[in-house]
Order: sequence, then C-alpha cells, then structure tokens
Amino acid sequence: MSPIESAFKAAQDRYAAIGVDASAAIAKLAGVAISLNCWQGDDVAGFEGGGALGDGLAVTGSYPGKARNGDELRADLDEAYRLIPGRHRLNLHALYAECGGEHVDRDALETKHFSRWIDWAKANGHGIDQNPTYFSHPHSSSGFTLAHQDAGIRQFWVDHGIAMRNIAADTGRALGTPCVNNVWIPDGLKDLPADRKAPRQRLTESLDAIFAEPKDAKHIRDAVEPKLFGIGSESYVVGSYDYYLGYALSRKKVLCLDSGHFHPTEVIGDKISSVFAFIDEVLLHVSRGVRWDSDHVVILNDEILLLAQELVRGDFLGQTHIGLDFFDASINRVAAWVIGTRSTQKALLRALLDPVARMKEAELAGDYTTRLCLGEEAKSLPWGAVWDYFCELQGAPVGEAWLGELKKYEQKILAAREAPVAKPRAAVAK
Ligand code: RNT
Ligand code: ZN
Repeated sequence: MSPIESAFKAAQDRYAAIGVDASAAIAKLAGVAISLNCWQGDDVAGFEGGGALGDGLAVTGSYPGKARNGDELRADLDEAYRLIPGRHRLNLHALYAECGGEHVDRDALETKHFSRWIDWAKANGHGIDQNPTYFSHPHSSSGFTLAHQDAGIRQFWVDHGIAMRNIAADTGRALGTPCVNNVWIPDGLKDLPADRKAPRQRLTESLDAIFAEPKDAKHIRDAVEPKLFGIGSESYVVGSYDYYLGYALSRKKVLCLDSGHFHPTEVIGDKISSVFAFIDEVLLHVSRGVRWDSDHVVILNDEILLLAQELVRGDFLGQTHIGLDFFDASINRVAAWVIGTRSTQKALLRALLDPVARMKEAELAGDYTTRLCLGEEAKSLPWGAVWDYFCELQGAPVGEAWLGELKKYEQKILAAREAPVAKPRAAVAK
C-alpha cells in the first residue's frame, strides 16, 4: 500500500465515524467535468490577428511563452489536463477559429473552421463548449453589439450568434456530449443613459432572432451571461442580472452565473438554490474578483467553498455546467489553469465530505450549536489525504509535484517561443 493510500485509509475511517463515505465522495468528484477556458492560454488574444482586447475586458501581465496559434494552445492545454485529475472539457471562443490564413468574418464562420479543435477533442476525450465573440471587433468598438441602434450592425451580430449556434450544435453532435453555447455581450454605457429601455428591447429582439431555430438539447444548450458593470460600462449594462434572469426563465435558457459579475459582497453560491427553484440548468463561470471583476485565478477561498457546498447540498451537480473564466498573464498561463481547476475540484471534494446529513438534522432540531460545531470541525478533517488519493487514482501528480513537471515544460516548450532578445551593445568608453 502506498503512503498516499494508507493516509487515505486512515482518513476514510475518520470520515466514516461522522457518517461520511469518502469513497463515494471520490467517485462523485470523478464524474465532474470542468470546462477549461481556452482564453487563459493567450490573454484572450485569439487567432484573428486583429486589434487589442477591449470592450470591458482587460488582461495584465506579460509572462513569457504565450501560445500564438492553435497547435501551441492545444499543446499547453494537453499539459494542463495531464496535471489535473479527471477528464475535463474545453471552453472555446469564436475568435479561436482556424481559417487557414483566410479572413473569415464572424458572421460567416462555419464548423469547418473549428474542425482542428473538434478532432483534437475527440482524440483526447474532451467535450467542447462554445462562446460567440462579441468583442475585439470593429463592429463592437462603440460598446454596443446585439443592442446596437444600427440595424445593420445588429444584424451582423445576430448572424454571428446564429453561426456559432450551428457550430456548437455540430460540435455537440460530433463529440456526443452537448456543447454549452454561452452568449455574453459587452453592451452598456460609461455614463448615465437617457434611455435604459430601448437597448433592452433591441437585445430581446436580437436574442430571439438568434434562438429562433429549435435545436436538439442532445447537442447544444443555449446560455446567457449577465453582468453588473464593466470597464466602460460602469453606469449601465444592457444584459444585467435582472434582465437575463427574466430572459432565461421566459425562454427556457441556461443562466450563466459568473462569480465576478455582481456587487463585491454578493456571492453566486447564495443564488444557486434560488435560481434552481425555477430554472433547470445553470452554467458557472468560476472566477475570482479582487475588488472588482478582475478575473483572478480561482483559489480555494470561502466564496468557492460556499458555491461548492450549495451545488452538493442541493444535489444540483447534474444540472450545472462548470466553466472557468479568468485570465492572468502575470504567472505561467498553464499553471493558472492547473491551479484554478484543482482548486475548484478541492472545493467540490470538501463539500462532498461535509457531514451534511447531521448538520441538516441539527438545523431542523433548532440545535444551531451542533450545526456550527460540525461545520467548523469538518474544516480540519483530513480532506487533503482524500484529495491526494484521488489524484493518485486518476494518475495525476500529488501535491505540488505538478509544478516541477510544468517547470520542465516551461523550460523546454514555452521558453522556445520567445524571440531571442538582442544583446545590448557594449557601452563605448569615451
Ligand atoms: C466578461 C464575461 C465573459 C468573458 C469571456 C472571455 O465579463 O465574463 O464570460 O470573460 O467571454
Ligand atoms: Zn464570464
């Protein structure tokens, strides 16, 4: 028996004593696929070769070795998946289409432009999720897309939405697992609007046009993503939370909850059981806002723990698509995926190991002392031993061992991507 396994056995006994089945927790965690956001790999640059990132999105940092094309991005993702226990998905974006050097505008994208992604996903057992890209484009430069006052520009973006829906459905069909197609638009205003109503009416018309064609739920799920504010849309966001909650509810769509898209004291964990009272499926963009929607890498903090507890305690995992959404260019970008995904999984595992049955029982009996005591004691139970064993079972590195492996990848692969720096000319002594 390996030291990891014997530590697990001891932990398992400890959990059994409080009525928790650690093996069952591991089995459940193995079934949770997390959708890694491709855009962490290249700072949301994409392959269109266009202008700078904007429309409310910002990436800071200049860590060397950023992926510059599909092959490099896939190689980096392969490395990340290798270091994460379990089988996971990929969260793609329209601007990662591979058009073989040809300029194909967003309204003309077809499934063939994603065939390299689909083939790679099939070969490696990954599901794919998609996102139409409503930013970093000349037609989004005014800060408006689907709610634009110009009917022509609106139509361009509706056509993009339709194209991406077709692509998502084909992707889901090809991979045998539904592709979640998530619509986020930057539309909003920096300063106080004179008219808050008309853009929202236009957005409803545009969305209804995009979703007009019925699609098979076996292949595609349509999701919509609300937001409180963005850089340049501080005063007004057309697709607010209230707006999309109503839209998703009335149109039977998947509601996307991004942890960075609410007031700093508002947490999405608290919303889970409310939205599931009326909505069938939720997409999560697990992220970490620091003072604002800063998209820091997810860590194992109280916010993510609450989110995981709510998913587990409400038995909502089967109706929840878990995606990541962060972009940090100040650290190794592959490490960002590994840390964010492993931390999300750790939160889920801890939630699965909580003595929930006993806590609920105490709550119903009005014994809040016991409830508080059990929750606090659970925090120092040997969940780390269960996590290590899960990693070992899944053939993933245990503990920080993954970092050593990634450093080798960095030295061998990422470093080679940097153009050699010209040596400064020696100062000439006068
Ligand atoms: C922006 C949204 C959106 C994006 C991605 C790149 O605030 O969170 O999900 O981060 O589409
Ligand atoms: Zn998001």
